[in-house]
Amino acid sequence: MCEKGGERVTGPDVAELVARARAGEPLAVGRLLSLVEAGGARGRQVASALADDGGRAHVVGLTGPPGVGKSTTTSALVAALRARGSRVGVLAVDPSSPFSGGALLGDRVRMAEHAEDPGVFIRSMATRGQLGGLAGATPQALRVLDAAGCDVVLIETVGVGQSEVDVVALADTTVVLLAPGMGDGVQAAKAGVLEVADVFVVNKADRDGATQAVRELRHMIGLGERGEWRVPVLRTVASRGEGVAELVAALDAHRQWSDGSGERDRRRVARAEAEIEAVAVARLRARIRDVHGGLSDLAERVVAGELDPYAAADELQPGLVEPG
Ligand SMILES: Nc1nc2c(ncn2[C@@H]2O[C@H](COP(=O)(O)OP(=O)(O)O)[C@@H](O)[C@H]2O)c(=O)[nH]1
Ligand SMILES: [Mg+2]
Repeated sequence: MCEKGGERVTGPDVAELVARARAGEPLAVGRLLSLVEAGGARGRQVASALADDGGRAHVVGLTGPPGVGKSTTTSALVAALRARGSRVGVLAVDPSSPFSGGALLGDRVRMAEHAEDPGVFIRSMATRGQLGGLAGATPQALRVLDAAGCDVVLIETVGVGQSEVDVVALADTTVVLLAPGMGDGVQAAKAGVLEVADVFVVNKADRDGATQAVRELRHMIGLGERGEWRVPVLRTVASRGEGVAELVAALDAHRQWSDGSGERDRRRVARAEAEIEAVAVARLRARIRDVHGGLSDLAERVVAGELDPYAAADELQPGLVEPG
């Protein structure tokens, strides 16, 4: 149990856990990940202890529609990266719902081959309802994995929708996966992933329509306004490991480019901004709940015509007015 404010906490000492995690001890890494996931006073202690960790590991986000092959690709990437001696972290992030088992069970089976490997840290994170949500917890988990000496951290999103874009914001390199007949380029453009992709992968290239999908994507990339990084469109058959070496090479190339161009630093600052904002907003939410006991009293006064909603918000945040 931990007390609010962090005076009295029991369980293993955070500093000791951090030291053990830095030595690569999987149990300590797991404990620290649990602490940052739970947040609260001890999560904060972990954050403080790891403040100067982060930024070493190459953070790779994998996103795309369900069933496209993200988990299969992640697992194949782990194998390829382990083969060259890299330490690898894997975060499976479900921004939308607490894990019910289904999809993740399949992922666990796929990841089972890496489960005994001391050079691989695998973690599922459900982030709904916790302090700062996805943006608040995932960067801390990244710092834990960085402290544990991971060279590469793969973040796979399990959910769909806007939250995937948030995951993208966490990554140094974003891989967008598509598959023939699963929506292809047009869907990609609709979902806004064209702008966020650093690398496109057309997986399930063993299926009809892969060539068409690649061509369409290349065309669309050509139409868009691109920076100096040329977004590659790769074909993979992740279930057979085909094209995975090329994907690893593309990830390396993007990392090298973003290091040299300053893009990586720029993204890290953006990431920290999102993190600070998430914590601040979460505090405000907690304040509304804890200090004001929720909004129902104010809401009743608004309904009764005693207050307008702006004046009600003033009571929550004295001195804070909307910009403009
Ligand atoms: N035919 C084919 N099937 C694949 C390929 N990659 C993955 N799959 C299969 O597609 C299904 C969904 O893959 P999964 O990795 O769970 O997708 P996710 O939901 O994006 O994580 C599984 O049955 C995989 O075995 C591929 O390259 N070709
Ligand atoms: Mg998956």
